[in-house]
Amino acid sequence: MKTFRKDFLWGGATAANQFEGAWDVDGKGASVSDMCTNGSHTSPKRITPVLEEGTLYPSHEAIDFYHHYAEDIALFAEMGFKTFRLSIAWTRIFPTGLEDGPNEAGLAFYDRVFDECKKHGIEPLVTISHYEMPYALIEKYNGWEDRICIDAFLKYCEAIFARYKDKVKYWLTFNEINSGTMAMGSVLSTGTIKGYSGAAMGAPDKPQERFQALHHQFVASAKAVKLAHEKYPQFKMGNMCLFATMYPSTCNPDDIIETQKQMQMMNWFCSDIQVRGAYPYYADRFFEEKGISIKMEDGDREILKEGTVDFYTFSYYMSNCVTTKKDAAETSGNLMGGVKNPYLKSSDWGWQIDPKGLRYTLNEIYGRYQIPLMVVENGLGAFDEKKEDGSVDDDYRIDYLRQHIAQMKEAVADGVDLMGYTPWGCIDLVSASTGEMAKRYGFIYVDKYDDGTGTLARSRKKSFYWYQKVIRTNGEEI
Ligand code: BGP
Repeated sequence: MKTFRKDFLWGGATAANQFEGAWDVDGKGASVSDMCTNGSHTSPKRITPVLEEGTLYPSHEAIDFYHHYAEDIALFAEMGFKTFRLSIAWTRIFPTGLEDGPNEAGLAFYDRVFDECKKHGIEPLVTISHYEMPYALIEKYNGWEDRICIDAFLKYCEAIFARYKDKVKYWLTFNEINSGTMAMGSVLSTGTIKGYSGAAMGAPDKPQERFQALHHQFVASAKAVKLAHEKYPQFKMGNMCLFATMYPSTCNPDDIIETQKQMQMMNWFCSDIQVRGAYPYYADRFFEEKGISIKMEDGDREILKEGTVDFYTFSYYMSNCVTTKKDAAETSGNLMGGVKNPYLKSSDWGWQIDPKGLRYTLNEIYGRYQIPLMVVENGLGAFDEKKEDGSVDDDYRIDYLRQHIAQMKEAVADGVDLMGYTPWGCIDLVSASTGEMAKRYGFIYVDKYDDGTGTLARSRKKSFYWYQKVIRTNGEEI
């Protein structure tokens, strides 16, 4: 029976806006996430077009990886990381997205980070855009709705590809690109929120703008992949999809059809384009029914064909159910919820825990595309209690991860080609959906709290030592 590859990429995942801090240091500009206040599971974080005096913006300091990167990467190395997923903050390189040339101080920071990784034998896995669009592009152009963003993005890609060509091999174009298919994706993902102020996950739904914006992201992603393939053949280029696995609530054919429809537009639509290189057949009817018409330019369809990705990556936290019944009990999730599954338990934030769903999902994706896969986010956001000596007994986290790794093993035995696994928030960081610090994912505890206080001291949780063993035994001992 097949087991994890010898060169399996064990590691952890982060995003610049959620952990770097130093939001305006060394010439960095404001990204969309820098304009988001903190919130909680019950009170939503807000986006404010102008920074408010006396309001806390959690990305501004976050956990200050900017000044702690050497210490943090050493801790990752101590766990045995083979890879480290991080994003480059676009606004460190092009503060407004519109400058002619890159900001040298921003480029120099990631040189330091990648050199530190290399020192420890850790391969960086870089997300080019992880909910970090320059806010100036939103103010001026309504984000990705304007085609100008394609050029701005390409200029950014050219700069980072040229600079890091000998330091980075694995790249992902857009984090959770399919979040743009959901209304909640407009703030962080498509940026189609010009002038909007209010609950970050509650921006008005403008599907025409969102899907036009998505089209521009597809073209930008394909152009970046093509550029890499032509100029930097050593690069491996991936997509990144928020995989929200859905099951029909019942065997009522109405539920089955509804599930299939939602799976198509939420989970498959973007990756069908990024992996297969063309808009899928089922999109036409969806667009017609929603009154969406995508404006394309000559050459767009060709570029989508020419810029398909080498490997498929996704985040997986939970599964949801789908029904056509009106009064079904609801559940939460990252950017989207669904209907409760009576067979599953939920996290403190209401995300349904479904390890077997990961095996199912890996098989579904691999069956559709047959290219190497990587799980680049997975994990349990939980309240942790730190003891005097800095340690945390996070058996619940170990339990969650253990069960998911066991199911990845099953999928590999099923024949799925799995390249690696980077659990989310390998070090505690700011939550994307709520802006909280209290929702912790890490193997490493960071002394930082929701009111902005904390010493930023790092300490090892119980899961740190557990994950170290998992990596040392290449997943044999979980
Ligand atoms: C994904 C995002 C991440 C991350 C994760 C956990 O959707 O790509 O940025 O934050 O979800 O979500 P949260 O931080 O809201 O718990």
